Amino acid sequence: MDENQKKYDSSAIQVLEGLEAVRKRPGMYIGTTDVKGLHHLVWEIVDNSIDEALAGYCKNIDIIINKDNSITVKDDGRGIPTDIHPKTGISTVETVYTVLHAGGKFGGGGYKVSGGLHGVGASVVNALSKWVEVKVYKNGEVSYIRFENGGHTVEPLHVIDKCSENRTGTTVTFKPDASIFDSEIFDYDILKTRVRELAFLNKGLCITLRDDRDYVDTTGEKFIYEGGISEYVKFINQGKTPIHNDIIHLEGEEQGVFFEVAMQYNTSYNENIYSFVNNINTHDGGTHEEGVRRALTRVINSYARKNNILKEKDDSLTGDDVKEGLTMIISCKHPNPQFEGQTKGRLGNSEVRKLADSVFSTGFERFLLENPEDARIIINKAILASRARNAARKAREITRKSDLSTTNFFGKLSDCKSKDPKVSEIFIVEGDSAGGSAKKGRDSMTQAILPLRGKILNVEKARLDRALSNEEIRTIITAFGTGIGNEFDLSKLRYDKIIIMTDADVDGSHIRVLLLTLFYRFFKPIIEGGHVYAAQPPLFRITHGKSRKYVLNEEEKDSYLATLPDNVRARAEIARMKGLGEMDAEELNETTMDIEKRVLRKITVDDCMAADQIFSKLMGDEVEPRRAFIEENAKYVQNLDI
Ligand code: 1YM
Repeated sequence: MDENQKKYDSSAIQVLEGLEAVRKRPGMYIGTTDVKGLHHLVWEIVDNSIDEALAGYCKNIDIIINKDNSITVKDDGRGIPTDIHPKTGISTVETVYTVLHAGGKFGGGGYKVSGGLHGVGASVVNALSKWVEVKVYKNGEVSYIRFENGGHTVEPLHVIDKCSENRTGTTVTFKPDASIFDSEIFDYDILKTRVRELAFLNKGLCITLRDDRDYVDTTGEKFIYEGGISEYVKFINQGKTPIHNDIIHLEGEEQGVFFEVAMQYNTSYNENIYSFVNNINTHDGGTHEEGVRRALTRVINSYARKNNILKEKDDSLTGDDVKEGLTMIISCKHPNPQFEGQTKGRLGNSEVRKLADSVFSTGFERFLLENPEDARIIINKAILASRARNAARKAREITRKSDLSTTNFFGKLSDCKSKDPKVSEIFIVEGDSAGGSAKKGRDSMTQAILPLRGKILNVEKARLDRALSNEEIRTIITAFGTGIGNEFDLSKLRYDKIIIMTDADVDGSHIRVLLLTLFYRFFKPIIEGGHVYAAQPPLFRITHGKSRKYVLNEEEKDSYLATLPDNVRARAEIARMKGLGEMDAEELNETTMDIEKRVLRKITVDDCMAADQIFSKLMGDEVEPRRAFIEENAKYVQNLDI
């Protein structure tokens, strides 16, 4: 046996042992054998085409799901070399498809990435397929090779046809081995999602996807994005409202490492930041993401301070503040990436942090300088985010501290003796004097009184933070005991009934609207739970002889008077009630507070929504609806002070 033959035989044995190892433990090489693993085979082949595109030789990739559930991937790159490989003594194409690269993707050791180690996954796909065919178009010839049953070469590489001299490329068709996978049916939508992503991540690359199976009715789709990751950002922001027009796109390269970012803020409060290295999603971030996040926070703070948007006394914005409503794609192409962490989802190369920081900060600083209006909008959004975050923190503190022991608090609330929420109720009363009468006239066992001194803050126009710095609102939160925001807990509500007791005049209804808006915005569950009521103080007192009757409105007055005998009616004294503050304790108790006699109106979410709408009209930013509303209602309203 000559030397070459020996070399060939021994490598053939190694090859088969290698591929057999893949078949025995497929999970080691493709992660799983479920749907995900099945589709992984497609990406292993497509990656080779993408590599060829990144190398600058391939512009078009076609992916077809064939009738028999096999997959064809076709590219117009240089074509896999067809010459004899010096180490194996067989064609390079056959080598690529049969020699397992040292260290599988999931097995530790060298990690395959696009752009670096060519063709590593091809042999894995071969090992896990029923059959594989490769056609190479190169040098005016079409060469063909076929493998069966886990990578056994059944037809070594040979020329089957001629083609035009300038036609080059590789076409691979494979059929996964059904005995290895849970399912062998490809899912068009899974392929489509990743194909679209690959097209976004590789600007100008044209990828088509077609499903030729009998039961589907599609003509195929073409994915090509000249704008690359900027178009990805636009795609993610579909259906959201951007707060500035242009998508910011920055890029740079250093020592073979290419780095780019695209970003746009929208009105939402969520972040959508995705990062990639060599087209692979780095879901745990890493140095490329860290560089950008650090630079983003620093640049925004320094611009905001220089331009006095952030004042000297203001705290600096945090990383959390500046990413609220941010959609961002970070993409890095690296010849030698180090993937770290349990799932290898984090980029470890430390030099990338500096590159990312410098590319991002230079470009973003420039954007802010050139677009001062956008800069202001972006920074104001971050400032609002910062306030909301502080508010949430304060809210948590209030919840924690709401043990009712603060002296300040006790000065205001006259709590009831009972600690049983089921029988307890709280009256929120307009003004100190009404509060005084209510305190005297109440049943102190079950009725608590909270007088409001000032006007309640308009929460329509204030975010949580300002609402929480308002004394009256703080007192209400503490009295309720439920906490607010994320930490709201209805089961901690200290009263079964929350009763708003305001005058039957414009000021009274104004305060009621303010309170309802507050509850609607911050304590919705207490309204939904039916805990909120409006007390209905009477408008008239009708006295005749020793009898006293209170009525809520004109109609009730008239119908009551109609029931009286003529002579009594003639002598009846009708007094218009001036307001809660002018009733004495006894009167207040009798008309408005006594459980047996009072009339309460349960407040529903609909009431609140109506209040909310009135409110937006009265208090919102738009002047026109406010003017219209005031004109419309001027005849009823003497001194609407808003
Ligand atoms: C549908 C799958 O595999 N395309 C492809 C693969 C290769 C090349 C071009 C290629 C690479 C190089 C030189 C190079 C591969 N070549 C190799 C290896 N499409 C598909 N297109 N010439 C052609 O990297 O130098 C492995 S993959 F190793 F032979 F060079």
